[in-house]
Amino acid sequence: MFVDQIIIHAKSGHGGNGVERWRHEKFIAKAGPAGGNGGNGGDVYLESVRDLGLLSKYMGSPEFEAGVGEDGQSGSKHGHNGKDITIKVPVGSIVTDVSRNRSYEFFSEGIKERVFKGGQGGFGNEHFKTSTNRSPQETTAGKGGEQGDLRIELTLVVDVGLIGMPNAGKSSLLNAFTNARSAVGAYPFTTLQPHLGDFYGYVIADIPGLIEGAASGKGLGHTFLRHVTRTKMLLHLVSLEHEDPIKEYYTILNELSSYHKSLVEKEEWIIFTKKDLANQEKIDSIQSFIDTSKKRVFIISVETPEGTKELRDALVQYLRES
Ligand SMILES: Nc1nc2c(ncn2[C@@H]2O[C@H](COP(=O)(O)OP(=O)(O)OP(=O)(O)O)[C@@H](O)[C@H]2O)c(=O)[nH]1
Ligand SMILES: [Mg+2]
Repeated sequence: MFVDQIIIHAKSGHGGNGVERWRHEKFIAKAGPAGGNGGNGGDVYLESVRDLGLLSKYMGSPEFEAGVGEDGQSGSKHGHNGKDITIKVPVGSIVTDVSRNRSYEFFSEGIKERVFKGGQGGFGNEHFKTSTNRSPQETTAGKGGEQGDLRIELTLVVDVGLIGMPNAGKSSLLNAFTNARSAVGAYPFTTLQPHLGDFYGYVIADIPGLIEGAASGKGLGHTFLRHVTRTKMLLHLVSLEHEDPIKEYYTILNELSSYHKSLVEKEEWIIFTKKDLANQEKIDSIQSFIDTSKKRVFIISVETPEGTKELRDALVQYLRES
């Protein structure tokens, strides 16, 4: 099950107490104060990582607790600080500290925020020694940490959108590259809603229903072009089954540009699909287009599965570098 919202409870560590201790010298029981300070309680951090399945792992045990500070010791020794904890959250999370109404955004990898500070350690009696008070008995207790509910909401940022005519092989590619199980069928409009898949921590979405006229509302039209505007890059799939694949490619490109100019300015790779169904003549017919295209072009088949490894490797590399 995909979990995109969860509340967890977290607590920073209590500070250790300061203590009253005394230096002992021959015949003098209390030669001077020697009680150390308590250690600070551990802090609670949140850190974003690329793992979309993370929240489902927190379902059973939504309690997180940092370590308590150690009490001070004799011989002027301070207690150790409590251990910090770092709770991992998926990239795309917005976390709200419910009772304090504070929010934190984690829209890229490796963002680390302290949400609860550990309690301060108390002072031992040595801390209170002054020129006029050589034998203080005073100590302070460690302070309590902070705690509260953290609501984690995952807003998906779609990294890669798969577009193309119905039947181009979008769902087949999504299923081959990710854990998604989007229905595949030998008829147009098999997919009626975008499906999302996790690709090495990046999100690939299968965007269905683009046809000639989509920008003016034909087919599933506007509904999904809206989703396209939010993707970082596009894989434009064109089936080699078509009589004239290049013409099919430009048909969709025209729809994108008439919907919104920004769509054709996005990084777009052209993926010719179903290579196993194409003869050499068909492949030759698109060669001059490939030679002159300034875009990255791949020819693949998910059946054989020729070319898919090259595409997968190039895509991971591109996403990680950009
Ligand atoms: N031979 C062959 N068939 C393929 C390949 N890729 C997809 N298909 C077939 O093409 C048909 C359409 O594939 P889908 O993945 O459903 O296409 P789609 O682009 O998602 O289609 P819609 O959801 O209708 O927009 C299915 O019958 C697939 O099995 C391929 O590389 N080789
Ligand atoms: Mg589909």
